Formats: sequence, structure tokens, C-alpha cells
Amino acid sequence: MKKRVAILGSTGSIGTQTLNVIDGQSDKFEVEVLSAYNSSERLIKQAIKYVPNVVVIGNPKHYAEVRDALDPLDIKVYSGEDAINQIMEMDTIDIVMIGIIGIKAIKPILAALENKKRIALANKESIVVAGELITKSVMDNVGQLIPVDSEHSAIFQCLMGESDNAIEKIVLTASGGPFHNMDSDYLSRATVKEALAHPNWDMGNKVSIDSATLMNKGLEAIEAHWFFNVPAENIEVLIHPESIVHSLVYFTDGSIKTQMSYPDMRIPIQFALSYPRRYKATFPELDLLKTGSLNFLSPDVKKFRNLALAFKALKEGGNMPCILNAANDVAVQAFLENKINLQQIPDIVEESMTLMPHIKKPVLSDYFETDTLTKQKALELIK
Ligand code: MN3
Repeated sequence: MKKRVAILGSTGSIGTQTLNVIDGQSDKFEVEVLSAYNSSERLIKQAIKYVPNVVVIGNPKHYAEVRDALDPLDIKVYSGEDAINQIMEMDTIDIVMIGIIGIKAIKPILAALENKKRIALANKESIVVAGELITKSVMDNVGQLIPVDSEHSAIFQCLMGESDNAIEKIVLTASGGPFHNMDSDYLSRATVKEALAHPNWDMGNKVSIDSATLMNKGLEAIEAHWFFNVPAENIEVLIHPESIVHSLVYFTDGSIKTQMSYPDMRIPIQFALSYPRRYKATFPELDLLKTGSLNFLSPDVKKFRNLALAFKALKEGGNMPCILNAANDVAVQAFLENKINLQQIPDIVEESMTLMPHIKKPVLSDYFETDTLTKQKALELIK
């Protein structure tokens, strides 16, 4: 029987690549739910092509438009963020792809876990901010939370069959973004266009800027801590400009395992859907004879201060990663709007971490409150 997939954020980068994977594996998977927040036109086009049982348009403003367009087809159309949580109760969903960005993914993730759905998690912010609650829910529900982030998918694959063995350390690889060779001065003059031009990966704007500042890797260190239960001291970052080695796991016996492939998100997306099986890919396989040499360098944490700030937030715990993430969100947006330069992003993040109250044992509502208050604070700092 085909696995039925719900895609949250189906019109975004992860969502469209997930549909592309399903196109190539149409005997294995089918689309049960498509959901987007604002992109109603693209959502309608996708719904006409895939004819899922349910379509959710997040923003109620677009509800009538989507409902009317899909009226001739036998598709239920819902609207609003609560609808996304409610559809997790549908027993016709096997796998939920979380392709939306931001902490608004936390509630759908918890709802999916409670309803025993496999989660393919492409959203970083949710586990960075609420990793403690999410991993507790995974334990309580004996849930399946499979990483889609390429580094974490690599680590996850390296750890298959290793549950009885201690991990000595995890090394996350980073392309270094477009600026890893540039000096700090250059970074403070970098344009939005340069910062968005990621060398290897095709990604959304927010992740591209986070890659250029290495905040992306900082958030991924926090993500790795929660996914694999490894302390901050045993997580390291290596710059690897070719993006072929997608992270490494060091074991105590001196062995190092890695997963290699071209930088193509469809590989971790497909694996999160097919796990524990592997299906024949419809996209190109890595040719080592064509990749040339692979290089590894230490990240410069003086130049890329976000990376050090993220490790600091991870060590302090509680709502500190939430403060880091919220301040960074606002600062990245301000950079995209040309209000601050790239090197002011860590300034805003660091000041927010100093000024916001640290809650050591936050509950769910604390995260949403911390997010709102930190964003207000960061906006004040930018003005
Ligand atoms: Mn990644």
C-alpha cells in the first residue's frame, strides 16, 4: 500500500522538492494533504495536479479563492492555523512533511506526534526552540521524528545500527556560504544579492542568509543536540566548501562514518519518507571521479560570531535558543530590507541574549512569549 503524505508548506522550497520526490516514486507514495500559508495560486495548481483529499490554506484571506477554484474537484478545503493541527487526526495520513519555517511548526509537530504520524522534519526553528518538549513527546509517543536537514539526515544514517555504541563526537559540515574566504570588512559591505547567492544549495532566502552568517550551522548544532542527545562539547563544525560530505560521526574506536552525495535536498527528503528502506533515486548519483579534491577548514568564529553565539545559547539552555532564533529572525529580515549590514546581525542577536530574561525551565507558552518579546526588543535595537 502506498504511504500517504501530508505536506505542510507545499509551495516552498522543501515542499516542491518533496513533490518532485513523490513524482519519481509514485508507486510508493501519494499526496494526501497539501498546505500553504499565503501562496494560494501555487497551492491551487498543485491541488489540481495531485488531487489530495485535503487542502489547507493557512491565511483565511485566501480561503474563498482556494475553495472556489477547487470546487469542481472532490477536495476538502480548510483554512486557519488550527486546521493544520486538526488534520493531524486524519487516519489517512501516514507521514507528515514539515516544510514550513518558523516556530509556528511546533504545534503541528506535537499534534502529529500525539497522533502517531511519522514526521519528516525540515523545519529547524521548532527543534532549536522547543527541542526539549519535542524530544519528550517523541519518547512519550514512541514517535518517529526523521531529520530532513541534510547534515542531520547524514548523522541519522550513520547512526543506524549503532544504538549500543557511544558517540565520541559529531562534526557538522558547512559549505561556509558565499563569504567564507572574505574578511570581516567585506562582510559588513556585502549586498543582499551576494548573500543570497549560495554556492551549492538551492534554498529559501532566510536559510541562505543564515548560511552566509553561519547562523544556520549554529542552529544546526542545537538541532543536532536534540536529535542525537549529544552535549554541546561534543559537537563541532568544519567548513567543507564542496558540500559532498554531509557531516561525520566519530566513534570511540577511531572509526568515522559519513554520508556523501551531491548537495541535493531530494536525497534526505526521500530518505525521510522511505526510512528504513532505500528506494532507487531518480536524480543523479555522486561521481567521485568528477568531484575533485575535498577540502576541510576550521570556521572563523571571530568573523562569524553567530556560530559562537549559538553554542553559547545551547550551553545556557532553557529559552536562550529561542531568544537567539527570534533575534536572528528579525535581524535577517532587517538585512534583507537593507536596514542593517550583515555583520550587525550578530550584534542584534548578542544584545537580545543579554537583555532578555533567561527562563531555565520554560513551558510551551514561554517559548511563544519569549519569541514575541524578543522580536519586539530586536526591532527596538534596529531602530
Ligand atoms: Mn543543513
